[in-house]
Amino acid sequence: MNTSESDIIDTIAAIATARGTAGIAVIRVSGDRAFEICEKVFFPKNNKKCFADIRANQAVFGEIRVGGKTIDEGVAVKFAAPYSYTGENTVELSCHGSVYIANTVLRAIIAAGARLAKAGEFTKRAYLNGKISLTGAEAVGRLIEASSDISARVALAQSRGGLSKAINRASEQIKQILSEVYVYIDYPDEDLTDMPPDIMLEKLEVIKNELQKLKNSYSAGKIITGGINTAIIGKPNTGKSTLLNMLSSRDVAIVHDTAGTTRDIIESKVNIGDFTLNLFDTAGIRNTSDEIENIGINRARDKINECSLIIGVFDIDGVNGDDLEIIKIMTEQKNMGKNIIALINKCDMNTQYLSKLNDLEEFEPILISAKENKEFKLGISAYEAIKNRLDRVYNLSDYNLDAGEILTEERQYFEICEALEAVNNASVVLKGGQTQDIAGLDLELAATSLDRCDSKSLSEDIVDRIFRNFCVGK
Ligand SMILES: Nc1nc2c(ncn2[C@@H]2O[C@H](COP(=O)(O)OP(=O)(O)OP(=O)(O)O)[C@@H](O)[C@H]2O)c(=O)[nH]1
Ligand SMILES: [Mg+2]
Repeated sequence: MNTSESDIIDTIAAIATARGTAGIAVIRVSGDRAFEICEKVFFPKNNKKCFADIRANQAVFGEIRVGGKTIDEGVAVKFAAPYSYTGENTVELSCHGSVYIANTVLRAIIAAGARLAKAGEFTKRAYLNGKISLTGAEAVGRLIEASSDISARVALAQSRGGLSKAINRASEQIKQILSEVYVYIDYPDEDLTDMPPDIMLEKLEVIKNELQKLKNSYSAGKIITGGINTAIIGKPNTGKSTLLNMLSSRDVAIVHDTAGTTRDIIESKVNIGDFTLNLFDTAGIRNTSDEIENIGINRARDKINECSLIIGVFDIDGVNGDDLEIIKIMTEQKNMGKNIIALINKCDMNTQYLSKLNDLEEFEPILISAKENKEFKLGISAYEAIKNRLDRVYNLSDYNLDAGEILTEERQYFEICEALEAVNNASVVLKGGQTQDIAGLDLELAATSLDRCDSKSLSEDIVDRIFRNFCVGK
């Protein structure tokens, strides 16, 4: 990490609440000089004489003065190092949420000796001061961005060290093996016995399983944090835009019984149960000589390639020529490993034509009316039916989400893949009859990747462990 010393020595300040008019604004000040700086701006009322008299972790009402003039009244809370979010002396100053007042208070704090904090700098300090792990710090960013129940739950669990715990568990196991391998090599005269290869292989198998589970979790992690890019496709007039509007609970797209209504891609982000879908309504795909419609159809085809979930919408009237092209696209996309959901729409009109829909059987289509938000097999809402299908397709119950044991960043995924590959290599080396110290080289690499994943130093750690676990100096 590239952090100059002055970066950490400075006392930093920023408005911690959103920009704009609100009930209150909170200005956060962190660093060695936080208290003496705030003393020049905040003057406690009641029996307190001055800012220095305020006890830590106590909210105190007072006046905020700039240049000797009272500009607002507010509340200050002092947090004394190391018992604060950043691990440093910190003050959180609440004032009325006028943009003018908050900016004036911030300017006064800067004039008193603080510097404006950079993006994410409070959390960076929390990490540098050992208050939070690296993956925990990453999760704080996710928590702030969370737009659904599940993304908030996962980020909270990670910010509390959930992912760190899983990474540490694997890392500890690897270092334990390494310490046993090294003690044998370093002290050959100590009458220590070598770990039998099959025992070591068994231990590696356990670690491999844990890492594989973490690696697999990344696909769910991406879905939870970034949502699922979803293309709604079908021939014209099947009700794609009606579906988009129903799922969005608002009139996003124009709905009309003229075939070829939608031309541009229309985007809407919706939460369906545990999932956030980035929905793209597309132009109905058909053979047409209309130049503008064809531009829309080409855009639809491009969008399909960018999406990981395809929702194909069909009319209960039955599958005809243009539908066959949609089925072909769905099959191709499925073969590329994408998820497909088929919907047979307008079932409020008729359910007699089902026999004409055999071509869709392999996609287990859901019978719905997008217009009436109904499903026609279980009698639930179409929304509920789609939610249930998403649950089945993505099966998040496979993952330990509430423990935060899930990868959400590409960086984490990369390190876990490296670690897994290295542990795999160690197994191969052992199975090939090579000695444990050779396998140990791969385990070193695995441990380094895991340490990088939660960013701690490695070698000292291993050395410490050797002497902690074995009383070789007896
Ligand atoms: N009865 C009934 N009519 C529906 C349903 N869904 C859509 N419609 C009607 O079908 C017509 C076409 O709906 P759209 O949502 O515009 O269809 P689309 O697939 O977006 O059409 P294009 O944009 O032209 O490709 C409209 O008149 C809708 O009111 C449904 O579930 N039941
Ligand atoms: Mg449309």
